[in-house]
Amino acid sequence: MEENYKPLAIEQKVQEQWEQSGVFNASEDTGKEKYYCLSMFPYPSGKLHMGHVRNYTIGDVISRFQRMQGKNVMQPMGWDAFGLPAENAAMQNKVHPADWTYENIAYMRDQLKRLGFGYDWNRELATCDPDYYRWEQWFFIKLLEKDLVYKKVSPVNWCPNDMTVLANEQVIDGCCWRCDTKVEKKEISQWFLKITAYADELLQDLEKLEGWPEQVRTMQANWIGRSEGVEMDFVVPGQEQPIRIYTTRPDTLMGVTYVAVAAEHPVALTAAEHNPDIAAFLEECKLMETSEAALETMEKRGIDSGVKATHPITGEEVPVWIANFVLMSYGTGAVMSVPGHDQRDYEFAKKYGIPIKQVIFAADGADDSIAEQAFTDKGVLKHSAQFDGLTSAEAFEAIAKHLEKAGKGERRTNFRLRDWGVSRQRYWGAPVPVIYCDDCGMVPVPEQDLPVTLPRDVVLDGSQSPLAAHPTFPHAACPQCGQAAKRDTDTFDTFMESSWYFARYAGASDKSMLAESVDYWLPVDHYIGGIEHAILHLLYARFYTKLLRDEGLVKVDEPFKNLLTQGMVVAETFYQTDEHGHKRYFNMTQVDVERDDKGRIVGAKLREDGSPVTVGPIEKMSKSKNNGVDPQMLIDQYGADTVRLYTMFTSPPDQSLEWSDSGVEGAFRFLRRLWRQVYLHAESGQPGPALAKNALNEAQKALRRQLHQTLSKVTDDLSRRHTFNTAIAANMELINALSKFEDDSDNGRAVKQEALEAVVLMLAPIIPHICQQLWQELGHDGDIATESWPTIDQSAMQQDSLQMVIQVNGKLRSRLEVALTASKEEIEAQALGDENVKRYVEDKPIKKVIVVPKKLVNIVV
Ligand code: OV8
Ligand code: ZN
Repeated sequence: MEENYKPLAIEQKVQEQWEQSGVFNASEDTGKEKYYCLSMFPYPSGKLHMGHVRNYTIGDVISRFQRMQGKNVMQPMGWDAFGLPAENAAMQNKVHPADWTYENIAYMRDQLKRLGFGYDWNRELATCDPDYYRWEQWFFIKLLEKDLVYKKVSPVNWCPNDMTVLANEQVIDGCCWRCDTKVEKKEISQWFLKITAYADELLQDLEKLEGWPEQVRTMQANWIGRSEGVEMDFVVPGQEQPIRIYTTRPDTLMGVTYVAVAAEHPVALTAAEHNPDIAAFLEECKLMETSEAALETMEKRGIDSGVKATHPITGEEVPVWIANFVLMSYGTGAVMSVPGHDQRDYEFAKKYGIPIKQVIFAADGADDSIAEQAFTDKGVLKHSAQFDGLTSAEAFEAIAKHLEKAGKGERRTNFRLRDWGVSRQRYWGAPVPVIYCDDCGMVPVPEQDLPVTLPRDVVLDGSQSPLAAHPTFPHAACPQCGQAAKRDTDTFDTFMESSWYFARYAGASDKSMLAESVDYWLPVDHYIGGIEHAILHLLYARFYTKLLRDEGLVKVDEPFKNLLTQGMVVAETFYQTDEHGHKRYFNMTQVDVERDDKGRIVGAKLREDGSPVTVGPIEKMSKSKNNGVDPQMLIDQYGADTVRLYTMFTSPPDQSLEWSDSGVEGAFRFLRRLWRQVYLHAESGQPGPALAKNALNEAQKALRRQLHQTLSKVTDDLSRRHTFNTAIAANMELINALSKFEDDSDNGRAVKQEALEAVVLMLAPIIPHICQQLWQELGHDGDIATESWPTIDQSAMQQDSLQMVIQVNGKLRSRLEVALTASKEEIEAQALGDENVKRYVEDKPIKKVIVVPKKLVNIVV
């Protein structure tokens, strides 16, 4: 055996063995329990970052552990290959998005192989491959036939200078990222998937997802946002159409002092016709950002429309205001305003001098004053005519009934969830497979004409929809009548591809969207990915699974049985501020830091010129903060096992991982120590005869006890808790104990052999290369990846004797090793036979012997 640990050579050799043997290629095997382990597939952005390394190591550890547990494991990998970054790179570097993407895939695939992840590469897919997206187009047409897809005019971000639609990420502070022109809203016709038709089921089924973090389930439930309320009409005298509003607090109806409508509401549009101030206000609203975050933070503004609306119960007239925070695309585009009991309405009413009325009072004497702010709790009604004295809950019912009886409103369940807009006016995506004919209208592309492939020869200058500008792509014959017609030139949101890739890995086929094998593998047993996907991706994938089920393509209701959301990889930031107040960030390799004795950074200097550098907050590793660590450099320097060990050891997977160079060093040193222990053992000769369990001395028993306790803990850590860090720590302690265990007897060597084998097996999922090599050095051939997980020896864990204290006349005189099975009489006899005890007892008569089981023996003389 080599004396020194040489990771690079070992890793290369072991990876070649895996490549040749194909151990990670999975097939359906009904004789074994299947285990489908999946990590979220990457965007092929260029090279792996630490977030990827962490994600994919977690997935690989779980996969390898489950394989050793005897499961039929499938762990695939692929590429979420469409999207804007490829187009941006194309514009910046004059390379075609396809070439850029496939070059990145090749590089990143090599990196994944270099990290030793046990993927079934036969199942690899790239979503930009026509063989993949053709089925997405095919399925889209199925949904179209079922009315689960529709077109609707809705607003997009529009740059009037570049004449192009901008993605939300391309709008920076309300301006175009390329030319800094103020971005406008433009109404264009777009495709939507009816996710709202599944809102109830998506909410209900969250309860089934016991293997998901509670936090993610709550986030999804809030996003779906089911609410019960009442929809009712405020009649506008002289106008045919009443103003329809929805409220979840009908109990506050008697406190309404105004109605607020969106800028696009018919009442607002009519009012603007004769009032230039209102018209100007509506124009301003058009320029506004409508994202939820923007709505939260923007200044709430409004204008009185001059119109009055009739309160549906009191018959009183209340003013109708036009407000910038009410959106036409949300609900009915109008809300009843109760400033006494809603904080936003309160602030608006204060600002514009609208009356504020309190109708709900605290039932329990709590502070319900509305002098400073709205009282938003539920309570008891006052100043509410016939509803006085009812609780909020009773009033909900009474007011709903009253409105229903009068034909002015009805109870309604509402969802916050909106339908999913899937069209993008971009190039690098899957084309929407429909054709528009002047005579036949919208016609889906027939199945035999799929896929509608993305043309390669496009001009990407960022100033138009590239497919619309293509010389031939938009022109097609109508599939129904054959006359010249126009193709849809939009492409799909990339979340469309990531909503079903997990199914395609399990059932790829040339002939259908999903082969039968998909039923063997689904659901995914463990899904691992970043918390940033807690809502959209995970909700879309759940939705898509239900769509696939209803089309008869899969049998499951839910795609992911267990979910692990990993934390961010974070690191310190360093910067200098220039005379304009601009921060220039430096990478940790560019600065020298000074630390106090607790390892905290107290100062930093630029290595180049010694100038002082500000130590910023700890933040997610990112290009913009220049605080990333390139995993490739670490792999080259220390090898894959060190990088894997470090990322698994530093924090539990669901928490953020704070970068430390010294931690990486520490991980490497541990691997050397592990190597050295096996080396010393192997070099000192053959292990000799098998372990004679009945003839072990105390030290040997103690080591075995620690070994099997460790094994029990590590098994639990890896299978249930996913706390890889504590599993590693327990093995480190065991290695320490081993290094102190000097015993060259046959049994001593046998115990050591058993312990080293167990450590190597336990760590194999985490650091597979070194463990494969050490497994061989310990005398085994074959692949450790397919070895069985070691069995816990329950009897070794138990202590079969324990120490008891012996007192003579209440004074400690000796200690005794007593068998756990010993009876009271046996313990007494053993105590009286003890040499130390004999010396104190001499020949004095024994009055009494008190035995406190498992603790002490007191001899009274
Ligand atoms: C750092 N293609 C999508 C994606 O997120 C996934 C798809 C299923 C929608 C890294 C960054 C600093 C994870 C990420 C994901 C996976 C693939 C963490 C990213 C955040 N992060 N943490 N630390 N180095 N692709 O290429 O961006 O959430 O699980 O791996 O990431 S991705
Ligand atoms: Zn036609």
